[in-house]
Amino acid sequence: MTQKTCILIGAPVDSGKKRQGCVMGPDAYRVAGIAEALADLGHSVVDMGNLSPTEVEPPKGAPSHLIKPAETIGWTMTLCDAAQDAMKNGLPIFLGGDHSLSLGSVTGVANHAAKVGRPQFVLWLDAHSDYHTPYSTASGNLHGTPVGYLAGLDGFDGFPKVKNPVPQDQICLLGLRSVDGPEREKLQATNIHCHDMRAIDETGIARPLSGFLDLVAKAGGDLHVSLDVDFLDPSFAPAVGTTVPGGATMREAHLAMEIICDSGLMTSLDLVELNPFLDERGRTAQVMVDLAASALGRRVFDRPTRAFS
Ligand code: 6HN
Ligand code: MN
Ligand code: MN
Ligand code: MN
Repeated sequence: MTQKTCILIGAPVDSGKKRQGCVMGPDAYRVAGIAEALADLGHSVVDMGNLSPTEVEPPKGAPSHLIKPAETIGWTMTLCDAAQDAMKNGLPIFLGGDHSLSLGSVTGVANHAAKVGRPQFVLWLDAHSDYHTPYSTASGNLHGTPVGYLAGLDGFDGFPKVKNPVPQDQICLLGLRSVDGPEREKLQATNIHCHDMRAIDETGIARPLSGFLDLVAKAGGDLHVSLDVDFLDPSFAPAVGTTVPGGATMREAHLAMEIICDSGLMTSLDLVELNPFLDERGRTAQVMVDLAASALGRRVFDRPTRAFS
């Protein structure tokens, strides 16, 4: 693949849910060798270090059951700016941090896409749809809301206004197996592409993924990929607070990354929800680094294996 400038942005966001530990995520990726893995593939790598949230007052009138809304709003501001800036210089990789970091990363890359006149597409690899609003979430955990926010749903009082919401048919949720009632009701009334694990079981992961990538290519769009650890089955990736059995296998996840790489379309990436406190000797951090490497060109062979004739 063509060489890129990979910009590592440490986003130790831990405000998006009650259970703590994602704060250690960026350093776990560094210890697992993310910079070296990408450099070995011929990319140049810039590590921006870890960012901190903008300090803001608690929002007035927000639902009272929300966990740490001010901190998540502060992170959204910081990361939206950082994403928009980084897009001018290379391919940002957001080292999370929980999934609430995507309120900032995705709105930031979408602002950049709007500026340069390209449509923004989002591929969400996750067991969950993350399509809540601060009003519909029962848990109060804002890591369950980023798709709702980036798609422009109402109810995010006190959050930065989303300047460039991502249109529904430019969003694809892949790997679904845990969708709450209110999310399901809203999603069913949208054009968001939703592919659950049953679809992957029936057709393989290549079919729904390639269908979406074709749309991105035809539109000449930018593609943001948001990879939640719980997209994977917990038997391969235990270090996440919201495990759901029946997830993607190691090969399904790598194949998805290899297909994304071959498309040449990915312009930004989130690695989210890693909780190193729940890991087993760093294996989940390593899996996520290996998946990022697959998305950026790691292969057994440089050319397709030839069939015998
Ligand atoms: N994630 N739907 C559940 C909730 O609390 O709203 C789980 C959210 C999981 C969040 O996948 O990043
Ligand atoms: Mn998620
Ligand atoms: Mn999830
Ligand atoms: Mn589809």
